Amino acid sequence: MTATQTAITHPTTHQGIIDFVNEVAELTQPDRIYWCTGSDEEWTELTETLMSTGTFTQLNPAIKPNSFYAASDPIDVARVEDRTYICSVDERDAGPTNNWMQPDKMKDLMRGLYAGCMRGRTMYVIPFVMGHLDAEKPMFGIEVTDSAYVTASMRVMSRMGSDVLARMDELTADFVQAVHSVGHPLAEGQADVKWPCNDTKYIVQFPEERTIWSYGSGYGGNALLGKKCYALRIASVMARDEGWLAEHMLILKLTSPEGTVKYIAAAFPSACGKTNLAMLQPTIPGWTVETLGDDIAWMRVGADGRLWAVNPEFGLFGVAPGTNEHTNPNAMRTINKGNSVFTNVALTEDGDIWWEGLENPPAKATSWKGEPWTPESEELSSHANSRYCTPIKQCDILAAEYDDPRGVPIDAILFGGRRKTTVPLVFEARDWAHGTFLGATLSSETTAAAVGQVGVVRRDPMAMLPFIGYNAGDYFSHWISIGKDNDAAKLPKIFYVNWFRRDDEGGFLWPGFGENSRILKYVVERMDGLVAAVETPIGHVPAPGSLDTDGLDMTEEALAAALRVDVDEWKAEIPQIQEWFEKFGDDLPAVLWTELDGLRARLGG
Ligand code: SAT
Ligand code: MN
Repeated sequence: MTATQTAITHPTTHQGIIDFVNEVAELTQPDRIYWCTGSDEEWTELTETLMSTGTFTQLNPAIKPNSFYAASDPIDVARVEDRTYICSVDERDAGPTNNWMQPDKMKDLMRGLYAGCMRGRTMYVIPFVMGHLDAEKPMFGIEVTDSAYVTASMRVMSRMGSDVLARMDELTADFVQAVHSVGHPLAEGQADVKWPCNDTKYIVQFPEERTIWSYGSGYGGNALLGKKCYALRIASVMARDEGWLAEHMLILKLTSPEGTVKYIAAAFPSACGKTNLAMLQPTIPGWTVETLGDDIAWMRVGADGRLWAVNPEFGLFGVAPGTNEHTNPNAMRTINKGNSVFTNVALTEDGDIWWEGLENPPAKATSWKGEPWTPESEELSSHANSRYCTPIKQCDILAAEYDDPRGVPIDAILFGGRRKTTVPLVFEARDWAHGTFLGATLSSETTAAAVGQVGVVRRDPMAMLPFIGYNAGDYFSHWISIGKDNDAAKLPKIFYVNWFRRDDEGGFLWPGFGENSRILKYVVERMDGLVAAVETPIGHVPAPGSLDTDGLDMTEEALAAALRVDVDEWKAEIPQIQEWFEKFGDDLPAVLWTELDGLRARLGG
């Protein structure tokens, strides 16, 4: 296919887009180029194509209308952090938490992989916008991909299609160039496989050029390039340059029985319950939670000095196992409306899906590996990182403000991780710099959301370890400067939570899920000066009686254990934090060393 041939069929006058699409087509040699419109007919065609290749199985429309099941290749189930690169011009700008390669060297290497890689396939061109199309400065992207699965998923997860392309034309807009290939070309007459992918995988960001090149994986954050690659890695670089924040945070709206509204953002690592908290159904009477986002928040200080947040996404990409009527009834209602894609869960005989933790296990099912499964089977029916992908607009408790391009003013930021010991249920930072310290030292046991060992404690600063698109020391400085350059009194208060602390028998000390509303209530009452806290070496912990435990089936001792600050456990953290900070050398802002010194001194040296 020549550039001239393809150019005639481009439904755009934006020369930058035409050049980009032509360049990728010449390199990758697809059989066809298809420009996505985002129409319903297009969705039908895509899902039919995916059914014809065996990638999708349609679910029973009486149970899950317009919904599809997919099982990936078992080698392609999660983000591949060791194959993910930040290819900044200067190596220092990627350090020390990212993989790096000199950009030209990476491009040479990847051009080799991309050469002819779309042969036998359709190249889909997806014009998309992260955030609102009518935002002051819409954040455009074009993803070209040879995966119909990715195209269908991008339709759920982002605002995309003809409207977006028309607006890009009108504005001759800048856009993020995002190239994706599964790396599985088809020779003449060669049949496709259910889940094309490649053993070789690269997920690469070129931050200066605002460009993303992804190869070899069809899965989630590796392939839906608007999500982690753009809205976090590339956007964090834009945010550094322009003075805002791109964060791995949910956004929720909390209303008290008296009608007081607060907006809360919370950063937890992947698969630590962001989606459940974002859609929480409070157990305490009169309180309501509405959802604004479950994964990503873009936050800017407004003219009023407050930190305003928008969710740049359009769908939910939630961890399936463990989701049920108890842990997340709102997610269940959302996905039961249909229009969803389920990946790597089990398929039941009546054409529904099932996963571990869901009510009513089926007598028989097909596991995510395509094998017969019964409740007696030793293997799990679903991969631990299996996902549902569903439109956020279907969420009954979506806050009306979701549609406001200005977003919402954040009152509190929560940081949290998964820690069996040491970290109390909730405590409050002394100020913004201390809050930044808490975020910078956030630690969590690893989960199945990324390939690698599960359950190992690692530092995951602001839950952004895999997503900071530039030097992490600079990222901490950027956080500190947001506090310095603005009126601290108007910025959100920072809290730290840990739902996952265990007792001596290994049981969870705190019931979590809907009961977490008690912690949200404490946070807002604390901000309004309605409840007391006690000062401890690590920050302010709820004073006895200040957490609402009415109707909670929990002993005083268990609550005290959940809230306890154990000086010895914290003393043991100090050398770990010290070691973590040393990784950043001179790039670590001095304020964070001062914070560590302060903590050490308060713990008694
Ligand atoms: O696969 S994703 O990166 O989109 C999900 C996650 O790990 O948070
Ligand atoms: Mn995430």
